[in-house]
Amino acid sequence: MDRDTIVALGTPAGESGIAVVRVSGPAAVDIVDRMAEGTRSAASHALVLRVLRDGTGAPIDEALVAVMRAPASYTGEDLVELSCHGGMQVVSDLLEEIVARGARLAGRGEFTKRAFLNGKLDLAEAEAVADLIAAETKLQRRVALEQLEGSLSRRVGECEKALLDELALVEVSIDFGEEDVPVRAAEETRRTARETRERIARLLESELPGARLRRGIRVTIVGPRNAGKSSLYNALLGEERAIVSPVPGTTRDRLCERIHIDGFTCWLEDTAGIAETGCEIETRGIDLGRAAAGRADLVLFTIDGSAEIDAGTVAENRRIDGAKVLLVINKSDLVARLAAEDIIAKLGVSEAISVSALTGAGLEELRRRIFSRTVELDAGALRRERIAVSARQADALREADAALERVEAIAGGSGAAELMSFELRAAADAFGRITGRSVSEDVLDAIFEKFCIGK
Ligand SMILES: Nc1nc2c(ncn2[C@@H]2O[C@H](COP(=O)(O)OP(=O)(O)O)[C@@H](O)[C@H]2O)c(=O)[nH]1
Ligand SMILES: [Mg+2]
Repeated sequence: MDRDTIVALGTPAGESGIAVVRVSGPAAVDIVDRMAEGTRSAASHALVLRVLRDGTGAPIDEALVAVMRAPASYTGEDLVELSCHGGMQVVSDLLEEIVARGARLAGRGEFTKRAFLNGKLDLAEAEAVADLIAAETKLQRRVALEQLEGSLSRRVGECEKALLDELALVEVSIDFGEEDVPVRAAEETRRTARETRERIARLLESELPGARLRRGIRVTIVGPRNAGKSSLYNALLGEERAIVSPVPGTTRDRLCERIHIDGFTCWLEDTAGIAETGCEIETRGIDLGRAAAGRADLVLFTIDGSAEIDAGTVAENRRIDGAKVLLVINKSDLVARLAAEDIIAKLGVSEAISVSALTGAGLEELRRRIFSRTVELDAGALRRERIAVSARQADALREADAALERVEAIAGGSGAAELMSFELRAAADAFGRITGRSVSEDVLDAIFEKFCIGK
């Protein structure tokens, strides 16, 4: 365990009302005491107003000082938080002074890593801290907070304990199997394996919804020139982001912005209109648009309902996986050229929605359809279970599952206790990689590397 004392700015850099500088480690109280007299004798978890001074005794700033003594602190070590004035010079002078007095600047996530190493949080909870900080919607915040409070750790811990208990019983069979003592029947071991695998399957159901909740969904607007794609893009964003004009070929770049739909981050993309064109830049834009449609979770194939549908539009629509297409018939404020049913038939799609990017008609319904076509099921599962396993956690669960599948096979066959014990341990260790009981330094570094400095 690292016994250095670390320091970092805990709030974002820049001008602000206050900034919080955190110092954690065995020398934290001493260091601050030498800058602000009386820190050492301050009560734990109380705020005191102090002038912080440099080595010559000159004041740097006046700050609220909070001492939180080990082990009742976030890191589990002595932790001092200085709520100072939020100016960059104040903060940098304070950091410099604290480093000069023996602390070192903290690495990414180092405060949380220490909390983990000191047993304040398990690894699944520590990872939830990063999710909570990154949360942009209520749903993201709620799921992250529940995991921080142990919703995943509890379930994983129960599985881990069931396997370790089973392992102990199986190992008794190995030691005493030859003698006249009751041994664990293979059938019971098999049942433990099967029940645990069912629990794993339920946890893994949250992997895909969890991934969508964390990284968001991609919704791409494509279609012929002048259909009103950029207008629709702006209307959904609620701001003038893309240039709208009656001149065909105005949009050449691919634009991407973030909106929120029912708790999910939605990356909305505007693309260049599809057209036969000699213009090299526009052709490049069209290629980018096609690539974006390929990656999208949902494609809003947008057409002008007051215009003809040409063969190029029909062909373009066919290039896209039909399961991902939502046909948007725009300009519903103008006289329609064809009835919606005829357009649906002509393009061979399953559903269409009429909107007017100009008046806003139909946009609420469009938002609802985007939600129902992409993440409605995910949202339901997440609101119910309040768990979202990460890719790393899912890998560990799959590894545990594979080992337990082998336990089932052995139990149903030879029943060899040594083999079952080996696989049970492998499964328990895979669970341990989620809670952090059995995890390598490399994995820890990789996890905390994703944090920001000061957390
Ligand atoms: N009447 C009407 N005009 C629209 C609507 N949406 C876009 N337009 C007009 O259609 C033209 C092309 O719009 P734009 O958004 O640039 O289309 P894009 O080429 O598909 O991006 C512009 O003159 C817009 O003002 C709509 O819902 N109703
Ligand atoms: Mg455009």
